[in-house]
Amino acid sequence: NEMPEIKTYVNEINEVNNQDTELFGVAKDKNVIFISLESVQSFVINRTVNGEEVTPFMNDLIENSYYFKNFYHQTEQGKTSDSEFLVDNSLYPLPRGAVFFTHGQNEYNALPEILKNQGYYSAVFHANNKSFWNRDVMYDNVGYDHFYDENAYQITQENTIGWGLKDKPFFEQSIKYLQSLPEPYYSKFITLTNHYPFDLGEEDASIEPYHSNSKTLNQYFPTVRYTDEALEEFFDQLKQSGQYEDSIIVMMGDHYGISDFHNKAMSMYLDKDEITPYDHVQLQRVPFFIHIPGEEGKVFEKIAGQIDVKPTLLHLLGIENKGDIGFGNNLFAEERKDFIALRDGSFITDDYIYSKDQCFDRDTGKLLATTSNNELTNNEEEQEENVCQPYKSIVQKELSYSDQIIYGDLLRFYDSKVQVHTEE
Ligand code: GP9
Ligand code: MN
Repeated sequence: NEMPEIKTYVNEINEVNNQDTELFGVAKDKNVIFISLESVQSFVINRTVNGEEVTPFMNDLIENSYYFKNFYHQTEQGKTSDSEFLVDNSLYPLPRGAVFFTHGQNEYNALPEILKNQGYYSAVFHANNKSFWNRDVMYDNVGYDHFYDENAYQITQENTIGWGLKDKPFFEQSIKYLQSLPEPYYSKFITLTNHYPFDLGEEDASIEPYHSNSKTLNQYFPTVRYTDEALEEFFDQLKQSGQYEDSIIVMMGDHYGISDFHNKAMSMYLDKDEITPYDHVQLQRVPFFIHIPGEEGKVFEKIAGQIDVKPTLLHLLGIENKGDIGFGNNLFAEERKDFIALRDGSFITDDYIYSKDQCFDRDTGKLLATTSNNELTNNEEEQEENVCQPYKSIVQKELSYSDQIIYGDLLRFYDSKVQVHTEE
């Protein structure tokens, strides 16, 4: 049984997560409105295209939110579903395939279930076929009370583009359902319009596309702007319907939207000579906002990832989760883990970025060492050769622990639920 070893490793993480901070319980009993932003990457935040702001609403929202500037997605082939898995479980998705499909019937200790024990109702809103990514099975398994899938929405030719219902009518039609939920609730909204290949009707495009050899990158900007506008409208609707004040709103990019295939156009947009493996890793940053009405905003520079969302939310909600098995940290804890592992084994530390056998300085992007190029390892920088090495093995260990839990369905043998406590 691998569990004792894994438990010992996880205990250290839990110790950090249960350190008190002044934010513990700051959102106690509030509704949680989680918005998954399809394919939104951080490189569009506070940036312009053809002289126009890409995401004016989100840029303003940074002012009165906790915003994590160096927050990475950690998804693989399971795309949106992988990001959902990370958020609800603080476990890594699998190196291949989608855990929602391959291990959708495992025993988990997911966010909706933990929150249910605290009196929360939970629901997902997503205007797609309910069995896409095996969501109907997985959602049921991890304790969601209701899934408002495409059948809950009026979908016409006019309000559809690309993958389905456009984000603006999606939010508009969701509000009445949200209002009907028992409170407090944990609700998850999954947007769709900003999905590859980023199709948008002219009537919905407020900004011009970019001009490069990549149609994909060109079209990305107007669709991101559309989603940004949909968010603004949703915030207004939440205020009008009275849901806003009693809620915290969490927004997160699910994964990259622009693949390496478009590196040439991307380097042109970012005004770089080329996209190096270092740049590639930095492009895996996605926006992460925690907006608590009435709280002052703050920008966090320290590295963070999707794996950290679950313990962070539980902390804000004032729920201690001492016995949990997960790999993320509460992002408000002082002394937390100093690396973020990407699913392909690349990683980011406070000082370094490692990808494809290359070790870079995180600040400057300077190549410090490579494991495959002997020339570099034999020169005077040899001393620095191993700076990424110690992390490499920890990252591998952590990913493998997570995989073992999933492949072996190990949470069957461990009842973490009995150790959940609240503030009082
Ligand atoms: C589909 C939506 C998008 O329901 O979640 O899927 P993706 O391809 O991004 O995983
Ligand atoms: Mn997605």
